[in-house]
Amino acid sequence: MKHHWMAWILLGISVLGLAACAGRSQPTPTSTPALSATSPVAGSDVMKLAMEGFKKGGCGACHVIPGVPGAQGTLGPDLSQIAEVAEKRLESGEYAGKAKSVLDYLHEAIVEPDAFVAPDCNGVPCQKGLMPANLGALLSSAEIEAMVQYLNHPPEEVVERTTPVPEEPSPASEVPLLSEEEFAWAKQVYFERCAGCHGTLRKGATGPALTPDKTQPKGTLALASIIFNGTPRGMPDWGKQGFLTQEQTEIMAKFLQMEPPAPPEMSLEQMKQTWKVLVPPEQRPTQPQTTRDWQNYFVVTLRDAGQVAVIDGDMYEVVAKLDTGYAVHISRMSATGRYVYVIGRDGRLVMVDLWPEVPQKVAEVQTCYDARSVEVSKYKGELGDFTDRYAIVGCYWPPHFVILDGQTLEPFKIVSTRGYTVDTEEYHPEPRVAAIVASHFKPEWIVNVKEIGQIWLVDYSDPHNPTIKMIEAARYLHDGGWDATKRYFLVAANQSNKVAVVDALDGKLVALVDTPAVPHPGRGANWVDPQFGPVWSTAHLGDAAITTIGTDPAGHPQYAWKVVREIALPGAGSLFIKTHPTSPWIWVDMTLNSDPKLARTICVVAKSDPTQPYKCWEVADYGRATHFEYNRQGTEVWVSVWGTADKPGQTGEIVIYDDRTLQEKARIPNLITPTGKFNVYNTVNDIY
Ligand code: DHE
Repeated sequence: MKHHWMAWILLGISVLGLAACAGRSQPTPTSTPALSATSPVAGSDVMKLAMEGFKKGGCGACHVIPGVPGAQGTLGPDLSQIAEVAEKRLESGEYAGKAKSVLDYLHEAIVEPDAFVAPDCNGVPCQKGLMPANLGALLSSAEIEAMVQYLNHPPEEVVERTTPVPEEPSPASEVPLLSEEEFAWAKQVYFERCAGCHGTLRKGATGPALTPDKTQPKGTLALASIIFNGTPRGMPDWGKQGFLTQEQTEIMAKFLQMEPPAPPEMSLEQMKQTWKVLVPPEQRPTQPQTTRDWQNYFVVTLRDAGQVAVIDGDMYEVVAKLDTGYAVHISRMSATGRYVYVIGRDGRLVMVDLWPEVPQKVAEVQTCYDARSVEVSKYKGELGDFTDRYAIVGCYWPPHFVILDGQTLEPFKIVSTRGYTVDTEEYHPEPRVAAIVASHFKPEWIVNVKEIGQIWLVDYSDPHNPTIKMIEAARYLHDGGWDATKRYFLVAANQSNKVAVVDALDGKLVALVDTPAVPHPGRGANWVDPQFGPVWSTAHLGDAAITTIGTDPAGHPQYAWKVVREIALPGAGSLFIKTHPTSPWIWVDMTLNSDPKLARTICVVAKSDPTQPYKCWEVADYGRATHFEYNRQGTEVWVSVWGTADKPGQTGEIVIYDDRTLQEKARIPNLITPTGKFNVYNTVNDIY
C-alpha cells in the first residue's frame, strides 16, 4: 500500500509536464536551519517556511494539519499524529517504501507520494495517483524540510489545541475573477456536471458544500487538482477522463470561489408554454399494433445523445431511437406498461407510447431546469382506479415536484419542497427531489426530499389539494426501492451512511439502518439469504462492499431492518446492484472506481454462498460498466458499457449475459453512452 497524504494540491504531473521532477525519491539537500529529529519545530523562519509550503501545496484541502489555518480536509489521512503513525508503520512491516526513518518517511510522502499509499483515508482506502507527485518540483527544498520538521514535531501549543482552526476566507481582493465568457461557460458546465452532487446553490449533498467560505481557503490550485484528479469518495476525475482541460479545471476552480449565481424559478405558465401533445389520446391505438413482445422492450438511456433507444428484448434489435431531454436520467412505465415517461436532466419529460408498430412520442413538457425522477399513479383498489391517470416529476431546480395529467402531460400542480432540515430544523433553500415511488397500497407517492432528509407521503387521490405526511428520516435521501413484498420502501440517506425504511401500509418510518460509506442501491436487490431469509442489498459508492439488510419482520423478526451480511468487493465506486427472483446471482458494478479496470469490472455473488463474490470480470476493454437489467423472463442480464460519445468504436454498447451460465450471449454495439436500461415488464412490476 502507498502512503497518501498532503494530497494532490496541484494539477497532476502529466498535466503540468513535470514528470521529470516528480520522480525524485531521495531527500534533497536543504538550506533550512538545521533541526534535530527530536526537537519540536522552533524558530519563526522554519514555522514560516512550513506554513508557506502547506499553503502553496494546498495541503489543508485534503488533510487535517493542526495549526495550519483551514487544514480540515478529509480526503487524505489526518496528519495530527503522523510521526507516531509513521514510526509504527516502519516497525510493523506494512510499509513498502524506501524510508528508514520517520523524517525520511515524511519527506518521501511529500516528494514521492506513490512510494507508499496509506491504507486508510478516513474510513476508505487511500488511492494511488490521487496526491500529485509534483510537490518536489513545486516547493523549495527549504519548504519541504520545514514541513517535514513541522509534521514530525508540531509546536506544543498546536498539538494541545483540540478545537479546529476556522477556515479563513480570502480577502475580497483575492477572490479570483473570470471574464463574462468564462463565467457563462463555468455556469453551464457546473449545471451539467456538478450541480447533481453539490447542489445548484452549492450547499452540498452527495458531494460536499462548495460555497465561497469553503472554497476560498482551499484556493484555485487545490480545487483545480480535485476537479482534475477526482477523489476516492466518488468525485469523478474530470481532467483525467478528458472532459476538462487543465485550463478549464482552473476556470471552474475560480468559478467555485465566487458567489453561486441564483438560478430562475419556473411558473406553471412557463411550463405550459413548453407543453406539447403530439398525438392526442383519442388518436392513439386501442390495442398493440406491433407483433413484438412489447412488454420485453428495454428502454435504454443514450445519455450523451439526448435520446432513448427502445430495444426488442427477444431480437436485440433497436426498434426506435427517440429524441428526449438532455442526458436522460431514468425512464418509468405507466401502470399498464404501454407508456414510458422519460425524464431528462434538463427537466424535460417525454411520454412514449409503446403500442404503435414503431414506438412514438405522444407528449412532452418541461417542468424544471434540472430533474432526476418521474413516477406514475399505480393504485387500483377500493379508493379508485388511478392507473395511468397522473404522473409526477421530481425536480432538482427549482426545488419542487409537479403533478401532471398521465395521458397528456398537462402540468397542473406545483408543490415546493423548500423547508426545514430533519436534524437541526434549519431552513434549506434547495431541498431537491430524489427518488419517487408509487405505493401499491394507497393512492400515494413516496417522495424523497434530499437535503431536508424527509420522506413525504403524497396522497394523489385529490391531486389539486394533496395531503402530505412528512416523515423524518436522515440527510441526504437519494435512491431506493421496494422490498420483495412491496410494503417497505428502503432508501439510501447517503451522507448519513444510513438506509431509511418506510412502511407504506402503516405510513411510518420503521428503521434507520447504519451502513458503510455512501450507500447507493439504485433500486436495490431482493433475494432470500440461506441463513437470514428475505433480504435487500445495496452497494456503496464509498466502500468496497455489498450491505444486506433483513426485510422480513413477520418470518425473521430477529434480522428485520438489521445489517445481516457485508460482502467485500474488489473496489468501491459501485452504483448499481441487481437480481431477479429466479436468479442464482446478485450482480454488482464498480462504475465510479478510479481504477479504469475496476470501473469496467462487474462481479456476481452466488445466493447459495453469499460470503464473497463468485466471479468478477471486465466486460469491455474501454469505458465503464454500469447498471443491470433482466429480460422479462429473468433469464438474461443486460449490462451497459458507458463509453465516450466522440470516440468511434468506443461510444458504448450493451453486453448480454446468460443469467444461469454467466456466458456472454450477444452485444448490441455502437450505442452512444448507454447507461440505465428499463425492461417494461420488470419496471411495471418492480422486479429487482
Ligand atoms: Fe442517477 C437514479 C440522482 C448520477 C444513472 N439518480 C437516480 C435517482 C436519483 C439520481 C435521485 C433515483 C430516481 C428515482 O428512482 O426516482 N444521479 C443522481 C444524482 O444526483 C447524481 C449523483 C449526479 C447527477 O448530476 O446526476 C447521479 N446517475 C448518475 C450518473 O452519473 C449515472 C450513472 C449516469 C447519468 O445519467 O449521468 C446515473 N441514476 C442513474 C440511473 C438511475 C438513477 C440509471 C436509475 C436506476 C434504476 O435502476 O432505477
